[in-house]
Amino acid sequence: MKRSFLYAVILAFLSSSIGMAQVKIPAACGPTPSENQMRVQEMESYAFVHFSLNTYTDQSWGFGNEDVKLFNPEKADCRQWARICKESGMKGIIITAKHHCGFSLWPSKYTEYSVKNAPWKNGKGDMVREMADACKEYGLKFGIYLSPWDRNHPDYGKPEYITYFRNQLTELLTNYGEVFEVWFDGANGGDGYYGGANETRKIDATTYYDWKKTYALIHKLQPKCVIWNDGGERGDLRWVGTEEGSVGETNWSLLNATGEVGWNMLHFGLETGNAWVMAEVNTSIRPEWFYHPNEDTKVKTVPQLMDLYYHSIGRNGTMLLNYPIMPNGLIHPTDEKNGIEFAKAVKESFAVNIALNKKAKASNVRGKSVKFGAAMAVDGKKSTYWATDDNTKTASLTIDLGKPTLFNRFLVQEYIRLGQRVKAFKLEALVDGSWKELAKATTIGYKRILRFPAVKATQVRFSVTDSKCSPVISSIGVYNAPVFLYAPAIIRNQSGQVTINTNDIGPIFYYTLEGSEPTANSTKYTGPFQADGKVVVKAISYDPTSRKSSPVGMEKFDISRKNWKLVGINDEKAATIIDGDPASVWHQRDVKMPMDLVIDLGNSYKMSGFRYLPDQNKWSAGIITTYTFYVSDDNENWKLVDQGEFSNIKNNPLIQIKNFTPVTARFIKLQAIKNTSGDNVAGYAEVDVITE
Ligand code: FUL
Repeated sequence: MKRSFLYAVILAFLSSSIGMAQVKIPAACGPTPSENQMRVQEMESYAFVHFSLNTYTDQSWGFGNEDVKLFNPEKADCRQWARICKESGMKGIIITAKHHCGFSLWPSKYTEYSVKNAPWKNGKGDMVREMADACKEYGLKFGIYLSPWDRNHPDYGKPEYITYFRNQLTELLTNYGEVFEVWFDGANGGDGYYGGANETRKIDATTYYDWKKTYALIHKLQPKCVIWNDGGERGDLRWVGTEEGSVGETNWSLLNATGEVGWNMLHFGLETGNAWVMAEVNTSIRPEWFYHPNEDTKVKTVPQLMDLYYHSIGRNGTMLLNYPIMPNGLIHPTDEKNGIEFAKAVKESFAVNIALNKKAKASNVRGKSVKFGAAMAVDGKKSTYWATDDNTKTASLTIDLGKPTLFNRFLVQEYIRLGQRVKAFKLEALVDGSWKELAKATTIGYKRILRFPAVKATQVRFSVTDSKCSPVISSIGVYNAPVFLYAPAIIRNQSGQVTINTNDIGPIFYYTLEGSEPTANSTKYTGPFQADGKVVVKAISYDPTSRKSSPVGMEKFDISRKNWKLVGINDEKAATIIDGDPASVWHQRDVKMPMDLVIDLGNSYKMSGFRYLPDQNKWSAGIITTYTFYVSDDNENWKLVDQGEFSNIKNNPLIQIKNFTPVTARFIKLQAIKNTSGDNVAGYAEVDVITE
């Protein structure tokens, strides 16, 4: 009896292990990433540094005739850039070896328009070399931005230029060690200096560069290098259609290898695409790519950078974050501080994976094999994965956290070496004995992170609800990220509706309307509310879990603007001037300076000042520097009550507050006399009055 039992056990074991051996790995589902693409995907975040003659001319794009003598960064220190990038969590740096103006940051043999004729280091400097060396020292990968468009070169537009372009590329790919990425900007052709021709040259970006040949050259010189190209030929990575720092929530790492690529394809990828072209989210830590002193107050804050993180890496993209270099050759201290604090916040958020090695159960396991079991998704290894039978396209995996546990982030990764598969999934949690849906989402890809208000649950259930092929999940993470408590933003629209918010998901808000300091016992914000007329709104962000609150956010609103009317302006969009939203702006362009902005306040008020917020956008225009301010009772007889300048508004376009001797009137006129750019544009984000 005993013996036959033993035989049976051995037999069962053998047959199950034979069975196990027979369970094959899932076949690839559509296109898969190359090793080079995998490497860059796993880097997750890397930096850009923008530095060129533009840095010295306060321009975005140089024309190509800027004097090389301007380039003299007396404190240039690529080691500072590398250290900051490293401490900001970046794994590599891509330097603008040549931007559109054609100025080369290395002493290229093929042009005089380079560092070799600049005063910096008496023409003996090589910024590309210093960058490459600093990257090596700090264990960062090194990449090259080489603008195909060259507004300096006399041959641009002619076939000869292609030889020049490839010669420069060859220099960069041979003399500076391993290059992980080359970046070919999409801006191609237009007006320029072109060796003195000063004309407009148009090219066909799909044919002019003969990209196939250029790609072959890159592959030969740098076999491990990926190509970013927004021009004719498909590269390894794609632009995501915006420089604001986000890719679509649905994000396929696929495109078609040939044919037109519209904005939707860039932003969301193409589910049916026949080539792996992963998304790279490029944005700058400031509004612009190059350094402009007037952006010193506009450096992205930690919560804004966290948003960027969730909207790039958290959505199956890589994150390419730019640091502009100042004219002295260093990164600005605010950029440094925010970048490093951001990296700390990311680290803190994902420090402890609550799901790691917890008991996991799946609704279906491929061939019932341990090798593809649910445990593989929570074992912390990227080489193992949970997989289902081929015909199973919907499946769920439940993780038992063992006890009621608080969390607010969910991270999931597909094993993309076998293709990107999942089209839709949902997340549920077992809270007090019943299942509660936390989130629904679409694609996963290499990595997807969901944010939601903290929940205390004993189990988490991840369900794939739609998939191209059977799901293959390499990793699941559950985290309780600290809630970052920042003073909330408070906005009131023209009809008097107040909105309170921050970038984070999780905090709740409490507010007061009579000037007292808000606490967790004040009124709880449950959505926009009405608060018309003169009122002080003070609010805090509050984390119910840690019971901590943020510093107080405050807005002092003046009289109601409900009945205000812009006089003599037919453009409906002009209403943005009084909509309370600092991000919306209207420009007056139809007349010459001085330009009048007349507002009918609907009633007479005793006023003692006014406020003007200039255009806050990236390409801000019409920033008024010199003004006069009038009031009237009848829109005919005007009385001058104030005049002067908005000092330092170019460098610091903050809200301008002007006070004058109190006066009672119904109409106001803000007259723009001059703006920062000396043209006939007046831009207004907000205009308001201060009453007694
Ligand atoms: C853009 C360029 O035109 C900008 O100047 C910048 O280099 C950015 C990264 O790409 O398209």
